[in-house]
Amino acid sequence: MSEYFPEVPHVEYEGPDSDTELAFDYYDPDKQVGDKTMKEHLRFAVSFWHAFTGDGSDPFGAPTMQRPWDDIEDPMEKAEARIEANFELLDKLGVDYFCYHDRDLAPSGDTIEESNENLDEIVPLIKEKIDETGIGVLFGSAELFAEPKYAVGAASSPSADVFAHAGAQVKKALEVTNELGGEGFCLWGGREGYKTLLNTDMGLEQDNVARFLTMVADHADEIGFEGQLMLEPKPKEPMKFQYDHDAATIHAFLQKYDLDDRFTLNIETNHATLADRPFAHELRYARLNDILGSIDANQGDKLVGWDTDEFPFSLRDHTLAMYEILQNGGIAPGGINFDAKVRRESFEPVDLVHGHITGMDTYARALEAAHALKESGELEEFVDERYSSYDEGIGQQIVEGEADLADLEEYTLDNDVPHPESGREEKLNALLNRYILEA
Ligand code: XLS
Ligand code: NI
Ligand code: NI
Repeated sequence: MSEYFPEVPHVEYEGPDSDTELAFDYYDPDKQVGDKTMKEHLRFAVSFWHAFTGDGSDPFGAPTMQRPWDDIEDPMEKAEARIEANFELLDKLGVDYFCYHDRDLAPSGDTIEESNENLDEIVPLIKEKIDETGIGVLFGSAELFAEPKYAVGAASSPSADVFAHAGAQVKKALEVTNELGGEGFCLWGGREGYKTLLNTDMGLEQDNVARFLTMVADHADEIGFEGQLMLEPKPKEPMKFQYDHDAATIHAFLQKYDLDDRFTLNIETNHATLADRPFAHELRYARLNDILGSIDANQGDKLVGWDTDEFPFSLRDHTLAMYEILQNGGIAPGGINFDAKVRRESFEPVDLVHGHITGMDTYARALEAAHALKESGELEEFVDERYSSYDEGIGQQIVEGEADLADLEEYTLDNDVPHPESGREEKLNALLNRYILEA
């Protein structure tokens, strides 16, 4: 078997003082942080679509990536090479999971039968590799947005034929993911939304998306798929408005259609940015409502208006994110999937390795800072104190549902005008910095 990344060694933890170029500064898989090792906390995954099928093209430019499988002409042979390369890279990085779309694994055919045959041809190789390495599938997905037939949506398409085609495609993708022992299946509704309301029956489209998701959940039950089913919020791009706008919007949708017990969320950092919400906000909303499923880890750039999907490097944002994950009791059966790509200028295979090392080190450091912050109780104590007026007296009556407006009036007439207390935001920013720097 050929080696696809011969210049890449097994990447080991060597600490921040090491001179080794391809080594972890902070990610030490076996290091105990609280009750789990770093590896158990973080459950990293590589995104097949960015690492192996992405070619560096953008809306203005041609592909730039140099990849070891570039010269392979036959699409099925190329698909096999990418799969071999996936397992090699994950093994070298010490990553246990990968995520894919059906069309990343095997090329699309002219018909659904051909596409399914391509998948059937490649699945045994993937299974063999899974058995050999112990590397597994964090989640599978169906690509319901790239091909022209899905230009205006899949489950929300104005065409029933397109809806049906999407159903047939998801059926197979779910079955393949089940066969590969996937721990999840994610539906990112890439084009489920609209460009203009002038031509859109929004009520029917949303009802249809719910009908589609019900069919997916039913089929998952029928085939005995035990992984979690997830939706991935994203507010826009490529559509002007996407129905899966953000965590709270999806939550309302799931509740309306009685699907909230069946789906969790795969929260992506850059999608939170596009929705003008802090990443930690999306995580907190999801965890408070018991729908935090998994994470698509990356980072956006406010100065570039699209989903730039950079490898994460911001310690502040990720410490706040890890704080939410720790409060959630962890992220399993989800994980931290690097839905991230190297810049199109970083076209060498080794850049892929640098990208993942940077992301893994960022999350590892953020985990340690968040763990220390949580253990100290400093933030929690401050917040508890800030809301302590609800622990007794009229506050207690309010939270226990024992006060009505007349009680509030009576209380207010008997008491002085209330004085709010300082929120101490500046002091808390310094506190957070201290944990990031010293944890
Ligand atoms: C695109 C999405 C996509 C999903 C998987 O913006 O992030 O990559 O994660 O379909
Ligand atoms: Ni994503
Ligand atoms: Ni994205």
